Amino acid sequence: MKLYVTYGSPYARLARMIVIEKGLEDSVEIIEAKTRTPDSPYYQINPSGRVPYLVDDAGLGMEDSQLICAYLDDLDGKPRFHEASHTSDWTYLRFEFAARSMCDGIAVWGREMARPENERSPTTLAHEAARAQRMADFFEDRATDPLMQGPPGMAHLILAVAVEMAHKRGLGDLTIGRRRLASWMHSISDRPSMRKTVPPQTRSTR
Ligand SMILES: N[C@@H](CCC(=O)N[C@@H](CS)C(=O)NCC(=O)O)C(=O)O
Repeated sequence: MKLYVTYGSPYARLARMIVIEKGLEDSVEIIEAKTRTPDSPYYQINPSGRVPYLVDDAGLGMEDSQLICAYLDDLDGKPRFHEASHTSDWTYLRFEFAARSMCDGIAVWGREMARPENERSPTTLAHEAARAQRMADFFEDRATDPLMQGPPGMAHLILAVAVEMAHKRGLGDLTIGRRRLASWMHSISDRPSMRKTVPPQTRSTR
């Protein structure tokens, strides 16, 4: 299989993490795609031009981290990050979708910062920076919840990727002054899948 990524994309990072978590490194080739470039050859592979994009052994392509992570996790028939019990666990699902929302906002902030300075919208930047702080407060309040302390699902991976992206991209360390979130981040950041996929220190999430 081939997994198209950029190394700054939080969504591609999630797919790369599942590859590591599920021991799929030998069967999934990671390929860096050229995104946001007119006439990129990548558009012949994935017309949307987004990453991540997975081409399976039959040559079928699929996009979106949510789908790709679920697909990779289920390849051995024993999904660990998409447990069947989670599909009807509304507490878990609220947690996962709040983490996705936080991640989306920080990605928007990073994308805005990647523009030339005179093209950036201060309104968008301020809006996303404030959203990130509110979401960090939300998770600080829940960091000791048994769900957050339990075995990681996608919700945990997404939250960890979002918080680390904010830090790496220059939006700030959202764990400062949030002791419980800091301690939660400390433990999840030790996972090999987190350590092996640390994004480069740049503002771009392309
Ligand atoms: N909902 C998608 C979002 C993917 C996405 O926005 N990827 C960005 C990188 S962070 C991208 O490919 N941007 C290139 C473009 O928009 O052309 C997912 O979860 O995979």
